[in-house]
Amino acid sequence: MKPDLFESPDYYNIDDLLTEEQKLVRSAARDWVKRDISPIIEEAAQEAKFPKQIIEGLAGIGAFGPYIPEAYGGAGLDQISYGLIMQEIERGDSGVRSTASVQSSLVMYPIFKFGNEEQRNKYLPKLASGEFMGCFGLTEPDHGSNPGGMVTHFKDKGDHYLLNGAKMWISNSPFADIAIVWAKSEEGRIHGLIVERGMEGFSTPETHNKWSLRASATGELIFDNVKVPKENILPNKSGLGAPLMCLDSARFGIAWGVIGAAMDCYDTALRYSKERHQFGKPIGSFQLQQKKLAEMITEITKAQLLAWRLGTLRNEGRATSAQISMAKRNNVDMALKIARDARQILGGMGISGEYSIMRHMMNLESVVTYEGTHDIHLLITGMDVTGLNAFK
Ligand code: TGC
Ligand code: FAD
Repeated sequence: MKPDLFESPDYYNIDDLLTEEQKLVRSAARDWVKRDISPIIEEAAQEAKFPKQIIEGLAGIGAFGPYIPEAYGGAGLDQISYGLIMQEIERGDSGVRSTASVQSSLVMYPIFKFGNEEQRNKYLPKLASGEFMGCFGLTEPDHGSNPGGMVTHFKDKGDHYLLNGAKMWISNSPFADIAIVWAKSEEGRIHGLIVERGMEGFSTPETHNKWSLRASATGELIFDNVKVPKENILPNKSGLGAPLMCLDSARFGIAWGVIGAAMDCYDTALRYSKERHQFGKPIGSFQLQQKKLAEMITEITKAQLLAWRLGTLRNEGRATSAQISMAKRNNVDMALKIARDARQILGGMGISGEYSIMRHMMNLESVVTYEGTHDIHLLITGMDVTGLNAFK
């Protein structure tokens, strides 16, 4: 792979909107990605292997629980800092950002928010340091966009719960030490359970043959009469709203993260357009290529402003779920279109692993689907503005 020459675009001086702390956090993440991700990520993706050696570095830049209080091992940062960390990591690879999103927003967040003090103290510091890795089981083979229909369930057996069912498409499942599993009680109410690797009847087979997020491990969660200790239920919230609150946090991180992938594609295509000559001129001098580049930087700038404003609303506790849906949908779509256009600017070289663009493009095909598909987020916006529910 070519050396990492990335220069971050900032067309509207958005840096002026950031605090010194936010810029420092971003700079640490950016340096780490250049040093520890860029040199190894292409090979990891080609070999479809999650590079486990990066876990320590992710913890080091505060990517595990950026906004979880320091008392529990988190970094105690604000939401914009969290977003900037996701942006820098996804500039390297969406699969690496997935690992950080799941650990922070889908594992640490529910334990922090819905767990008791004992659960917080037992799990959060180890998750923050990367000693424990977690995964989040909501999607099932027959229930993806409609998680409320889930069939995974547990029965109260007096001194423990008996868990049965299956989850699929679960990021980090093949190596996770714990899983936050969403399952229905005998009354049909959804609860979160902490399931630990090693519990009898619990297995996590890996999903192979992915053309996307190849540097991230994806798998199933299978529960065959798993005895879950009663102290492993998250006591402070039940109902579908609980996992959806976790998704709000992760979708917010994605809205920022994909800006990084888009920036990397734009930066690569811009540099290439000035270096590559055809018909005796740099290809960047042709109007058709300039149109692509001009539209890319326009869309990146709009996405940055959307993410920054959403971050300020999150910091003030005012962001709605529908606002988060809009940003996730818009920014992922923006990044995917930029990746496709950037790939064309590189011509044949665009399909080569010498450059990051095709990897970003394939990764973004998962990002546009997970955490709520492009169409589901449109329907959430539609419901918000009309007051009419298209799902029911
Ligand atoms: P609905 O009846 O609308 O809502 C059920 C209850 O939940 C409340 N609620 C929310 N609460 C918090 N945050 C939100 N975003 C919420 N949205 C809804 C709602 O008020 C209600 O509460 P209550 O008290 O009245 O019961 O639910 P529905 O069954 O009609 O479904 C709505 C829908 C379709 C929007 C939702 O289910 C949805 O978002 N579907 C998409 C599924 C999804 O995003 N799955 C993601 C799986 S995890 C993943 O992909 C991880 S990828 C990780 C990585 O690698 O980065
Ligand atoms: P479906 O729900 O079957 O949707 C298929 C198509 O139908 C989509 O285009 C959808 O938009 C459309 N559709 C569905 N309902 C409607 C409707 N009402 N109106 C109009 N169109 C509709 N899940 C987890 O729980 N944890 C994870 O860690 C996780 N990681 C993932 C990692 C990867 C790499 C991938 C690919 C997925 C992951 N997922 C995870 C699952 C992901 O969240 C689901 O794939 C996603 O929610 C969509 O569900 P589905 O694949 O079952 O598609």
